[in-house]
Amino acid sequence: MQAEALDRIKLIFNLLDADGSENLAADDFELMAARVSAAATGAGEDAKSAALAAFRRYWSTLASELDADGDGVVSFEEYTACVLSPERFEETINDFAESLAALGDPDGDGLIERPLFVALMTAIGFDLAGVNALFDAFEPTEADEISVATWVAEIKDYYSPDKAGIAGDRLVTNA
Ligand SMILES: [Ca+2]
Ligand SMILES: [Ca+2]
Ligand SMILES: [Ca+2]
Repeated sequence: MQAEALDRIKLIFNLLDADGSENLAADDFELMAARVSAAATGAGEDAKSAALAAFRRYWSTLASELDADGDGVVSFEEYTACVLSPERFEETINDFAESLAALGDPDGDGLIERPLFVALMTAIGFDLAGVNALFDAFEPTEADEISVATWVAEIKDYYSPDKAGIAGDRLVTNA
């Protein structure tokens, strides 16, 4: 595994631990879904329910795949296994990436405007400077928009153990 991949996982673990209990549990994902939903200006109820379902699915996948000691919560040690065997999480992460990106594109034109991107990513807990640096790395259009497909691809890269020097590393350097 690349050192960058471990740094990315450390960061996302800390953010997903929305209640700061130092392990992941169902409540963290409810809390995170509520925060993200509140930031999703313009998103319809369908998109918000899909995102909530994706957060819950993310948790149930983690709970069933990674809770090695069976105590009902996922520790950081347990969580790191998700990058060691990414194929077990591919579908969950795809689903998560697509529903999150859909919240960023309420008008369905395939493009995400910066303010909404920033609102969603800071709702997850990423640092503002890192979020803007990431958006810039996506080479936005003149209207300051990026494509949904770009974001979805980047979310998948974020969890890839073999990737280093990706756009998403900016979230770590600016954390
Ligand atoms: Ca927690
Ligand atoms: Ca556990
Ligand atoms: Ca749009």
